[in-house]
Amino acid sequence: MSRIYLGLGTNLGDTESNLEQALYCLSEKITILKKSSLYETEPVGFKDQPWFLNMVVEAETDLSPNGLLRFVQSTEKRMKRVKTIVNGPRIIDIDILLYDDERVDAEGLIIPHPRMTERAFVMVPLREISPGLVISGKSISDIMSGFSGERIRKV
Ligand code: PH2
Ligand code: MG
Ligand code: MG
Repeated sequence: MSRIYLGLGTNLGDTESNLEQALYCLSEKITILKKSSLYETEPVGFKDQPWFLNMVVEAETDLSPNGLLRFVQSTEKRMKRVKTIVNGPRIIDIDILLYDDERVDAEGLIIPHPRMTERAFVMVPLREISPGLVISGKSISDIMSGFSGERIRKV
């Protein structure tokens, strides 16, 4: 069994129910151990879109990193995610953040997620469920000490 962290985000339709549905679909192949609170977060990157609802989960799975990627992508498809603009609005986005202490650098899959440590909408919920985590040799508080002003509030 491998220990994984996933980041979920949504800013279209009934966002709370989108997260619920995603967790329900995911639980078919992964065992969810911890769920963060839900956070309303200011859009990062492309600004002209609704705020997101974000959360992070800790889970266990027998899937390989690639198997997990395929499963996560099929879950996004099942929820009728349509790709429009990069960083644009979406019904659901499920990102693999961490997979044990593995480092993966392949076409289409980089673990740890390359932008996770820059994003309050990932790091704040991650700190809530796993404050002692070390990512690429750095503690969460070290990583977050450089953060400024991305607006985020717990629901
Ligand atoms: N996801 C993005 C880009 N920007 N902003 C917020 N607040 N939350 C997200 O989940 C998000 C984002 C690309 O995946
Ligand atoms: Mg994403
Ligand atoms: Mg994604």
